[in-house]
Amino acid sequence: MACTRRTKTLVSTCVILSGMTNILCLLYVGWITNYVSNNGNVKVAGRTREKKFDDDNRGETLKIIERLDRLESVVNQHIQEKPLKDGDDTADQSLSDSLFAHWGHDLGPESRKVALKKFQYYGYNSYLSDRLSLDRAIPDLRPDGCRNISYPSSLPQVSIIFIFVNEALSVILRSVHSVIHWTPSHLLKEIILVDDNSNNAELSEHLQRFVDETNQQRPDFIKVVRHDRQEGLIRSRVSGWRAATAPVVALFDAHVEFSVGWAEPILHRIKEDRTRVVSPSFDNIKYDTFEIEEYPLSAQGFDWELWCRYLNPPKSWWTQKNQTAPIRSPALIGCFVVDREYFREIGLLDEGMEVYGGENVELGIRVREIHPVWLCGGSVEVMPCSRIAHIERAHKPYTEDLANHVRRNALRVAEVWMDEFKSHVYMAWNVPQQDSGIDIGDIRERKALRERLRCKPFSWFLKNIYSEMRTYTETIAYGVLRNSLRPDLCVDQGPHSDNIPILYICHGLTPQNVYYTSSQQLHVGGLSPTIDDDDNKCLVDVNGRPRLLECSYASNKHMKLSWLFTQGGSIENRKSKHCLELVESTQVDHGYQLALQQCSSQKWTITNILPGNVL
Ligand SMILES: [Mn+2]
Repeated sequence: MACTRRTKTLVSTCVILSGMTNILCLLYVGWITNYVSNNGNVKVAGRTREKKFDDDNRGETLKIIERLDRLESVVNQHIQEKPLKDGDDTADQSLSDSLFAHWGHDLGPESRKVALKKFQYYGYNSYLSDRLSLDRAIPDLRPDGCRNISYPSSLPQVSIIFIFVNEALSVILRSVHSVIHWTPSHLLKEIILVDDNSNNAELSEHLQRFVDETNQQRPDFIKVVRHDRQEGLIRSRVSGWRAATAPVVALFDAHVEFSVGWAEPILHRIKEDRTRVVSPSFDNIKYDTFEIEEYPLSAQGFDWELWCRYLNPPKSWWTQKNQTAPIRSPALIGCFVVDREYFREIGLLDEGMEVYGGENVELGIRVREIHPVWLCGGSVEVMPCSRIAHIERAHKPYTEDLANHVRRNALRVAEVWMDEFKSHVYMAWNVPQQDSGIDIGDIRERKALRERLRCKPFSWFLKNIYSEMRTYTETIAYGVLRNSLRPDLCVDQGPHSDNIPILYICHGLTPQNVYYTSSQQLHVGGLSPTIDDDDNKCLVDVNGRPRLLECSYASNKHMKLSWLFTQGGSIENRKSKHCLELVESTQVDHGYQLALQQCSSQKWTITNILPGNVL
């Protein structure tokens, strides 16, 4: 599970990260942090970011381009999917910055080395974890009112399933300890540990010893399921479910800490109605200091790449003025509790998904779309009174190319569940809808399941369950935008905190996504997923200079944001009649920069035209 709550600037980092490998993520974070700290006038978090588009700060632009160029070799390595070489200084430095910014100042050089190595391997500070008590208490962050609620004593029993691959032993054991400590013993039937073929022999030996010792006291209390090849976290969750025997199953990552009273509110909701799929509220365990960071109460949703994201609870929840009330949620982050038999009836998780991601969205959609008169359509909710802290890793250890797996899984969800809106997932990932070259595996079984459950159309889900989701039905073309003068360069949004589009070596990741709409707007960069994130950037002619401004802002101010564009032709502003063109420049590395000028018939192409449109 990978939902990170980020500041405004880091949201863009998140989007960038979603296309990149671990090391690259760190570099980008490092770079953006560096950029922000070097530019006092850029506000990191608030919504009041300064719009400094009138002031063409050439020096600043050059500095940015210089930094981008330093990243170029890294980006190229990513494109070729070659892992960084051992001992790469840049990588080591940014890892080290990430781990030691708030921790470890009193460590000697040898210990630092050990801690850094472990951090690189696990994505969190396992050096510190090994030195923290397995029974440490974490703060009780439940909202007011939760402590006064009493629950019936006869609640259903639960099987706790922890899935992991190459997880630090102390982190797994703390998950296990805390769930035993904070779950009333008559409700906790068993714990199931699913080891998805970790290649650490020491881990499995030590873990087995702990399991044997515990089971001597309580026979069969802890079960271990071992995969003899890596199945990914989706099939791992299903393996855990198969081994479970309690009426309710709780599926978690093995890097969590439970807190007081977490179980009763959830089990009570499921006892009342077995079709409720329930998630606890999450707080963050900081990956470096292991401190608990309180998160505001949220619903759980997703963007069009189908990465999860936290959402504001819906209006109806706020108007109740009851912080203990369940929060209706469009989807799940990935950890949830569900009636064991109901979960089977509705088709578990999509076992055709590989490695990581997408299954949480698929489950959220499926449960809601089930036709209520056919088989009890379910609901998804988050319980504010049930709180669990979860380590958000600095980087994920699963695989070098995590994003490729998430993309594949997302396309499965799109093809099975999203009807005409599937185009949005293809657009967000910037892959062609036809002949994408991506093998999404066999989806016939999932399609049959959708038939069997008589599911409603996705448009119903969008309208009734996830009305915050933005749709982009006006889009007619998308992809990267290239000029025939230099087809190796792509239009790129440049640093998020800036509003000057740049030219950059084509890598096709989110900052280079371009969308052309039927209202003749050119969006550059990621698609804002919800109506709360109003930061789609449009290309605008501002005093004869190309700038990227929030589309709604530019449109409300009647700025020059309409462009005439035909495939293989020019890009001409409808009002100013100036064209977006490349001009030679000795001040930038690639020899060209973007400008608005009198049209000289330069030729632009965008990668994909959506079926049914002509450009
Ligand atoms: Mn996780």
